Amino acid sequence: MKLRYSPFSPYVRKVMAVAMETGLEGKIQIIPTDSRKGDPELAKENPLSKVPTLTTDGGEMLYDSRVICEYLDSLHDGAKLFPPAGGARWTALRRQALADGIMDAALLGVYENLRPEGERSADWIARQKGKIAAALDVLEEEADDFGNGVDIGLLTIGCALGYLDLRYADDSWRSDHPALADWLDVFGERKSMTATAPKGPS
Ligand SMILES: N[C@@H](CCC(=O)N[C@@H](CS)C(=O)NCC(=O)O)C(=O)O
Repeated sequence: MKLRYSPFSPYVRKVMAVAMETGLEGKIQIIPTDSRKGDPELAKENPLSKVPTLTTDGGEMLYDSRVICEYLDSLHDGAKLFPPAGGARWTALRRQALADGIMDAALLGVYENLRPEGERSADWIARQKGKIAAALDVLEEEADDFGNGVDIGLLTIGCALGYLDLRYADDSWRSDHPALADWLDVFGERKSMTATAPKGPS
């Protein structure tokens, strides 16, 4: 399998964390890709020109991160990260969607700040930050129920919080979300989290 990869993408991190949790990381060849530059090879694989994009061993292109993660989870016989049908599945999928939404809002804010100063919208950035804050409040209420295990929802939450630490360090989400911070202190020690943490200058 080949994975279009960017070291600071939280969605790519989620895929790599799933690959590690499922023991598949050795089967994935990493193709470093700068999706913001408009890579023509990436565009051939994914018309949306986004990372992550996975090429399976059978030559099929898969995107986005949710599809890739579920595909990887289908390839192993161990404990599943996507729970089977039932309440646990819907909770995990909803948490994945919520944490993906934090990443989406955070990324939109980052992209907005990359625009020339006169073209940036402070209202737009504030609106995205409002979504992040509301999502964090919901996660704070749920954090005591997260337990000690792992599933796709919790992995995505770990990656979303890591992205806030990377890009919004000054906003210090931890001070208002102590239960979430305590959970991440422990969850963040998983090998799939430490090994995929963004490193170096971004
Ligand atoms: N929903 C997608 C989001 C992927 C995404 O937005 N990736 C960013 C990098 S972090 C990207 O490739 N952006 C390039 C662009 O928007 O043109 C997923 O879950 O994979």
